[in-house]
Amino acid sequence: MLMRKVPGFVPASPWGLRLPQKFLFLLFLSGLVTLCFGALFLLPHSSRLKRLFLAPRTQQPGLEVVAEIAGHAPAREQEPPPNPAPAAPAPGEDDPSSWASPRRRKGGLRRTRPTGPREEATAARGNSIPASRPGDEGVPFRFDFNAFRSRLRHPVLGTRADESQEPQSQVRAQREKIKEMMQFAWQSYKRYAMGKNELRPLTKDGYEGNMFGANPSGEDRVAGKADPCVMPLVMKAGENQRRQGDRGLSGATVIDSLDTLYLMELKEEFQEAKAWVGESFHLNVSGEASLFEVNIRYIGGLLSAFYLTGEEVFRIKAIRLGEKLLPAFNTPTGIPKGVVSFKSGNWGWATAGSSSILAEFGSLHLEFLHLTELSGNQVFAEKVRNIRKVLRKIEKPFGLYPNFLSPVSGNWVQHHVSVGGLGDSFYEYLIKSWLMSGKTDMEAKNMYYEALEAIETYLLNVSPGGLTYIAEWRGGILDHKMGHLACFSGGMIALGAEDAKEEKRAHYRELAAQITKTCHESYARSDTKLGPEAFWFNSGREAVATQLSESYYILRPEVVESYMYLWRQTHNPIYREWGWEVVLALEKYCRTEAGFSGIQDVYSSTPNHDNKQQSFFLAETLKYLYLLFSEDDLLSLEDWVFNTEAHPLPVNHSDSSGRAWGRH
Ligand code: DMJ
Repeated sequence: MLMRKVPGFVPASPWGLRLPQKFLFLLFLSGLVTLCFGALFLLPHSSRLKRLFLAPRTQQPGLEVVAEIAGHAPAREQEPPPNPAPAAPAPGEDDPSSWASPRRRKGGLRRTRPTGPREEATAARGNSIPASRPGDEGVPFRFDFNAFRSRLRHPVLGTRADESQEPQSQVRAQREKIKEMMQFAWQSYKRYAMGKNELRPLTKDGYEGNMFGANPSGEDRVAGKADPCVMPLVMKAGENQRRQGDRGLSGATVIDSLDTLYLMELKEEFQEAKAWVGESFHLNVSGEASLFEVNIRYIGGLLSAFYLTGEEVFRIKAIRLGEKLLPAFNTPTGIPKGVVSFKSGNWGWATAGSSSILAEFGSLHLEFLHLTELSGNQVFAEKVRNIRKVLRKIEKPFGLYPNFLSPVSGNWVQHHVSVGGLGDSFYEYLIKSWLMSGKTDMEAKNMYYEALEAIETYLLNVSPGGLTYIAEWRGGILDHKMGHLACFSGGMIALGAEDAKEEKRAHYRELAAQITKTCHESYARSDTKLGPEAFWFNSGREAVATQLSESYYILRPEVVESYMYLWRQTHNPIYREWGWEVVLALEKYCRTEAGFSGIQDVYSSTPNHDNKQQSFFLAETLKYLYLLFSEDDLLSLEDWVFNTEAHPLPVNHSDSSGRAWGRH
C-alpha cells in the first residue's frame, strides 16, 4: 500500500508483469479460449462435446421426440445388451447359421459396409435413432430373436413329412420343378442384371424403372396399382418434379427374392443375395419413389429375410429405409402421399391435383407394425394407426371404400370402388392385420367383415353362365369386369372365412371357391392357359378380355395365390391341378433363353414377349406355386401372414400389448 503512493513507481504483478504486458497476456488468453471453443464446432463428430457444453437443442418432431412422448426413450448412451445368439433350430429345421457362406464359416462374418456419409447425415437430422457405438449403423435397439423363434408353433421350413414318407412322389417332383424355375429366374437375373431392379430377358440386361426413384432415361412408370385412366390424377406431383439422373433404390429383384430362395433352400443363391444386400444395397438415394412399392417389396422383403434368418443386416436396412419413408406422412391428415421424395426429405404435400390411393396408403399396416417391433420406435405404428383412424371415421358410401382420398382434406375424391387395382390390398391388410395381431385387433376384424358385406351387396354378381365375379362400382354404376389383380380375393375370402360369424363361414368358403373358379376360367379360356390383365362379363362374353390392351399377362401371382390358400383350406386336388397348368404354361410361353418374360397376348399361341421379368414373379408367383406343392407346415399360416408381395411376416404370439401391437 505504501509503495503505491510513491510517485513514479509502477507496481509489478505477482509474476513480475507490468501493465501493458498484463494487457497483452490477457488478450492472448482470451483469444486462445475463443479459438478452443470455436473449434468444437469445426471438429467432425463433435456431437458428444456439444452435448457437454451446450444446452440440448430443440428438434423438429422426429423419431426420438415422438418416441419420448409415447413413453419410449430410445436407448441412446447406454451400452446395448449383447446381441442374442442365433436361435436354436426347431426340430426338423435347418439351423440358420448353416446358411453361412463358406467364407463366413472359415473367417467369421465380414462386417457389413458402414453406413455412407449421406445416410449418417440423414440420421443426424433427428429423424432417426442415433448410433450408440461405431459399427452398429445407428440401430442400437436389440430384438430378442431367440424368444421370437421359440414362440413359433411350427418349424419355419416345416417337417417335410412328405419327403420321408414318399421320397419319390409326384408332388415332390413338381415342387423340384418349381424350384428349378426359381433357380433359373435368379441365375438369369444375376448373370445379366445383378443389382438392377429387374431383368430384361430378351435384351439380356437390367433396368431400373422409376417406381423406386430412378429416372435414368425417362422410362415409363409401372406402378403396382397403375391404371392408365387414373395415373394423371395420382402421379402429377411426382412427374413434375422428377429429373433425369435421379438415383433411386436398386436391386428390387434381390430383395424380393431373398425369402423365396431361403424357403426353397437355394442356399448358394441366398448367400449371393444376402452378400449383395450387405455390400451394395445403398440407401443414399435421391429420387422420388412409390411409397407403396418400396414398402411392400423392399421393407417387406427385408423384414421377412430378417425374421427367417435373424441376420441383423436385414433388420437394420429395413429400419433405415422405413425412416426414409416417413416424410410422405407429412400431410394435414397424416394420410401419406403416394410418392416420397428421397431427395429433400420434406415432401411438398400441397401439390395440386393429386390424391392418395386406398390400396397404397391402406397397405402399410403390416410392415409398419413390424418396423416398430424391430426398432422399438413407436413412430411407425403411430403413422398407420392414424390412417386407420381416418378411415374408420370417414363416411363411406353404402359402406364401400372409394379408391381415392385427398390427403389434404381427408375427403374421398371419386366414387370408384374396386377390389382389383387401386383398392385390393387395403381389404387384404384388414384381415391380415387381424391375423397378424394374434387375433387381438378387433377394429381390423370388424372393418374387414363390414367391408366384405358391402362388397357382396353392391359388387358381387353371377354371370348367366354361372360364374361368380366382383364387378367395379362407379358412383352406383357397375363395370362388369374383373381385373387379374382382383383374383387375389378368392384367397383372401378363404383366409377370412374361419373367423367369420358361425352362420357365415360356410358361405365365405363357398364364395372363395367360386371366385377362384372364375379366375381359373379366365386362364382356361385363353390359348396360352394364362390369364389376361382384365376380363369382362358382357355382350355374351364371359371371363375373357375384350380388347388387346387388356390381353397381356405380366407374370402376375394373384390367381396362383388363391389356389394356394384354397388348397390349404380344402386340400381339394383341383387346386394343384390348376397350379400345375400354370407351371406348364409359364414354361411354354414365358420362359426364354435368359429368364422369364411376360407376354403381350394370352389369346395368341405365338405371343410376343414384353421383355420383363417382374420382381414379383420371384417374390410371389413362384413362391405361391412352391407352397401349393408343399406341406402345410412350410411357413404355416398359424405362424405367418404374407404381405401383399408374398413376404412372410410373423403372427404375434407374444400376447404382449407392447411395442407394436398396442391395445385395440
Ligand atoms: C404385386 O406387386 C403385389 O401383389 C401388389 O399388391 C399388386 N401387384 C403386384 C403383382 O401383380
